[in-house]
Amino acid sequence: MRLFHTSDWHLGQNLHGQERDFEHACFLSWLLSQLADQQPDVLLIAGDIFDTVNPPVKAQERLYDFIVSAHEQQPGLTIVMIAGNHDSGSRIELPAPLMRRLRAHALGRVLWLDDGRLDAERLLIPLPDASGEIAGWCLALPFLRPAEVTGAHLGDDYLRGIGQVHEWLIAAANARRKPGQALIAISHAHMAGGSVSQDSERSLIIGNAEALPASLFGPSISYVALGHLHKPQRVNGEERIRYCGSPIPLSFSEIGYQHQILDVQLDGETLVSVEPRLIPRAVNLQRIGPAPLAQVLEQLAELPDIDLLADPQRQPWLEVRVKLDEPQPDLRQQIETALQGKSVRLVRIAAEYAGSGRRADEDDANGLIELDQLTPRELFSRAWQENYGSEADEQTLNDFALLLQEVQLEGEQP
Ligand SMILES: [Mn+2]
Repeated sequence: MRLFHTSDWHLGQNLHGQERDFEHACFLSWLLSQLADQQPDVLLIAGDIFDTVNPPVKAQERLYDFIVSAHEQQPGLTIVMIAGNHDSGSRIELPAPLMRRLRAHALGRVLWLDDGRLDAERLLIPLPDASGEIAGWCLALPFLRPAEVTGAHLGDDYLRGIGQVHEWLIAAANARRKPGQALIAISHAHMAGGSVSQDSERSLIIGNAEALPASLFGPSISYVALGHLHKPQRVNGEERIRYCGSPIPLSFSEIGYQHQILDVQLDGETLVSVEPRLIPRAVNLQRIGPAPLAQVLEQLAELPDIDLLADPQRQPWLEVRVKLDEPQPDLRQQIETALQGKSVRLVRIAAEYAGSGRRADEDDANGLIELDQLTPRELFSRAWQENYGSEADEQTLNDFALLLQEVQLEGEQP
């Protein structure tokens, strides 16, 4: 059996206000051609399919158009997708009855039976190979919110609740499988020891207590297809427990590595190989600086001029980082003037005050830190400090994180 492992598509994402639809369209057409060429049996999408719980219509069209096209060109392909922390679990499941006819399975929630046991059946998806025989089972573990795995019969420890769901599902899969059938887990989770990307992976829950141990996935699981971390990596050096990363760079901190999907081959239960397939980058993300303004302006002047014959959608996204000694009220104007006629699209200017002995919070008083440079948590900490003259304690920050999560989920309620 052969699988393609993908995750963190983040359809509908904005880069500081700029749409990424063109890049997503390029990725999906590349993926369709890879599927046509390589004919894997299964395509896995390990969560964060959409960037927000209420994705734009265009992003939803992209997904469903892709699923139909993939099915038309390869009717034997099985697609399994789970919700990530950016997705609405119920929205992902909404078209499930339609998609099942296309051999696409969408899992966004866990359900409980009347006697309080996990409804494991719906999370176990048979994976037929090219001959139509069941070659393996997919254990679908959508991202779970605290309310889904805590409560009367589960207790109030969130991580333990998640651990329980994993254990029950693995036990159910072991009972169900026949010898020679592989177990493939797909999960959207932060595993202990993973390396995170700055500013693009929204923290899963609260504080540091959110990482799951890799030991959850015992040796009966042939391969674990993970989503959430945007950089491709093995967990604890294990070949079979992997993040494939996002298909496009979702922030300027993600430009230093090759985005990829993973091509996974199994022989019965045995993992044979995991090979990256590199995704061509449709649009470059380019960073200039951090450097003093004069130097930055020189570098901007050296950028290539617009080629009127080239596709403007392929112009790089540009982030400019300027080191300043004092506020520069016409900073944006100077940079925009230098960029006239240049083949780049400016998305962000970051001002940094170096070596002046000034503290960062004085900068906001000058209005020079833009709101989107701060995480909600940082903004809250600063506001607290300003109002009360002391740092917010851990409990307050955790309460804030819970409130924030509620607000972020609000769009999900019918
Ligand atoms: Mn993500």
